[in-house]
Amino acid sequence: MELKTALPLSQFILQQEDQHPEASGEFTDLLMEIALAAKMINRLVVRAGLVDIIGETGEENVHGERVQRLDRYAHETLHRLLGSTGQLAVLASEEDEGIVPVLQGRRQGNYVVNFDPLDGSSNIGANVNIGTIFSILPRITREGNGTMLDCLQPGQRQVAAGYVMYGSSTMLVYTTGSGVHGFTYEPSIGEFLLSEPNIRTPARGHIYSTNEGNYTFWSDEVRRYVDWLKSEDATNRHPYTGRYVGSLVADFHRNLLYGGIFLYPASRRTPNGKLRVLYEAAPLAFVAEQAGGAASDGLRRIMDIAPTSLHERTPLFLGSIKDVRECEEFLQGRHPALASPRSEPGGGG
Ligand code: AHM
Ligand code: MG
Repeated sequence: MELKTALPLSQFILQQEDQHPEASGEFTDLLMEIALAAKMINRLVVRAGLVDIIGETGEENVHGERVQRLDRYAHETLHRLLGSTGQLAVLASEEDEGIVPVLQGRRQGNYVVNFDPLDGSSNIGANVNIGTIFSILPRITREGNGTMLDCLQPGQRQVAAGYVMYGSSTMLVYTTGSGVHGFTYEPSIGEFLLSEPNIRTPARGHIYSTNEGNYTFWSDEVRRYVDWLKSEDATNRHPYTGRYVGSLVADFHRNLLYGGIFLYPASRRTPNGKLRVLYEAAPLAFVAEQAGGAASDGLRRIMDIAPTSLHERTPLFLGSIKDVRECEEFLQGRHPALASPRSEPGGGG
């Protein structure tokens, strides 16, 4: 089969810089290092059944240490590659409780990266999609080592964000605020090639993605919304289709292309939701908005949340704009359907 001739990531980034000279090209290095880290992580992910990546990989890193788990490997790879660009003041990762300083002896830069090195890692053992999520911010502090303050910024301050999805093909999707672009990894030449330029997400979808096993712990408002999606109603093309991988990146990516809503609400068990603001919700919110979608915690735009701690969690409603707005109306008790008797799933609306 003939492969499409597509632009490599490095050339695309240079073209973007020419088209948007006002945008700083400084974080180009960061994007290229993220792409390199993605290739290294991908190399192990595709061997999941052959090497013991859930425990020790049996490999040694450049310091001669035995690599432990894939998520630790992903963390260390990103830290090492990004930390050596000279563009970063500090990092924060799902894998480390505190901020992650850049490598000792390296130049301090003007940017900050918050990242989830391996999202959905409980799916590794079953050969299901997993991902890496990243968020790039300008530093706030002026000099010296970056601090917690640099990491704790609202999503609206992001200059770039995106994710890598390791799957049937591996993709890198990112935005710098001028649309969303998707690249597919071509292993034979070791390059990410532009396969989905300028992704736009449908204004409405017909997919809902959530861990419905938590139904009993949800608020009545969330239950009513999901019941409504599942009820029969030809006007709104209900019932919606349920799709849930359990890897945020995979659920988000599918809905970005096909349309729909991803929900991880607060519940009695997780009063603040499960997903983290800085390296899960905010970067995907930036991508969603740039593709014409929306992201909300039910009351506020995710991009407006100013977190006060690194691993702060948030309820998350993410996807097609009409779906997210409708969901907010349910959560805020102002959707017209709330005035009519409760519709039962499959009960004819
Ligand atoms: P992780 O960062 O520990 O992998 O947790 C985040 C993951 C997301 O990928 C996914 O959306 C969610 O947790 C799934 O949670 P659950 O198993 O409760 O449905
Ligand atoms: Mg995660």
